[in-house]
Amino acid sequence: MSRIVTVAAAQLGPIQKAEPRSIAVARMIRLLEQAHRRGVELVVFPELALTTFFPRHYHQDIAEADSWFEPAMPSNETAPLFEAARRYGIGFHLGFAEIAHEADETGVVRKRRFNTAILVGPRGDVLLKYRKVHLPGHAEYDPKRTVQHLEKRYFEVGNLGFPVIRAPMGSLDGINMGMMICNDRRWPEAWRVLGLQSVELVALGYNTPSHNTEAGGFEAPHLRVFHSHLSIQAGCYQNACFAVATAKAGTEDGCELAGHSIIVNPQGEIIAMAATWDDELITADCNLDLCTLGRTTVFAFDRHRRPEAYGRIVEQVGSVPPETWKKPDAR
Ligand code: ING
Repeated sequence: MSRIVTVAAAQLGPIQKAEPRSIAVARMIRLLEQAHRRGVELVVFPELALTTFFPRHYHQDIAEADSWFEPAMPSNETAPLFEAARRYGIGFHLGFAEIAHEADETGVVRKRRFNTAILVGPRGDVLLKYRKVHLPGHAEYDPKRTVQHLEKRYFEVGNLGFPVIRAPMGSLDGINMGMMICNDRRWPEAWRVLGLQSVELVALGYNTPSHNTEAGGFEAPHLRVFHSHLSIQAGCYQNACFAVATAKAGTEDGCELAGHSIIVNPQGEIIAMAATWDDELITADCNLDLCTLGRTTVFAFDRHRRPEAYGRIVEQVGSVPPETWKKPDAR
């Protein structure tokens, strides 16, 4: 009997800076209702799905940015979303800005801020939490940029690794599910850590500016969607897993985010894609048995990987200059 789960990417259009969370939650509940009508069992919402992409706004006092964060999950504003999902028996992924009061690596308990995502089961249990590891952008105001991207200012690097959990979803007793957030998808290491835990389905949300806001040089705008799809398709193929990748898209206070959310299979094929850059639900039936072929042949990690040759991947952070070739001495 094939192990099939019906999933959806619930893409969100823009959320303006002035829009309250209640509007975003109402829009997400409308997408959940659509998902219920289509027999969807797992819905993936975007990164930072409750507010505008606030890291584009500079706050000199970081505490001023706390209004963009969730001190509790669920909270009064998000409880209706949890209730609707439980009513429909639908699991969901939600990205949000998390405030936590917990010990850091020195043992000091303090207020900590993360770019976080949770996986919630069909009965409302939080099955898994992930905190974004790869934070793009910068920590201080950058006058050269056309738009700021201050994730390194507002968030700490995630401290939960890249976990995978096997949990019931839809009609299945267990699916191996993992998460990553936005920029993480560009780093093969993130995919491989999930792959080494036998992940079958990766849920990821993203907020990706539709054009390059760094003053680093020309990047053709069409490459934003191309690079997003390339990263996700490669990650799925090379780790024999499905991914549901959901954008927050459209123009927020004059700044455009790219859409084109996708669902990808373990062959790296796009099996569903959004056509708008607004609220849009795309769905697919994922036959998890399709993970087996890659995992037992081309990417049978136990047979083919050679960790003894990969030392640089964990020993180095940046790249180093190579050795320069010298003509061998004439004998
Ligand atoms: N956004 C972007 C992303 O990784 C980015 C930032 C875009 C980095 C393009 C590099 C190139 O999709 C977030 N939120 O990570």
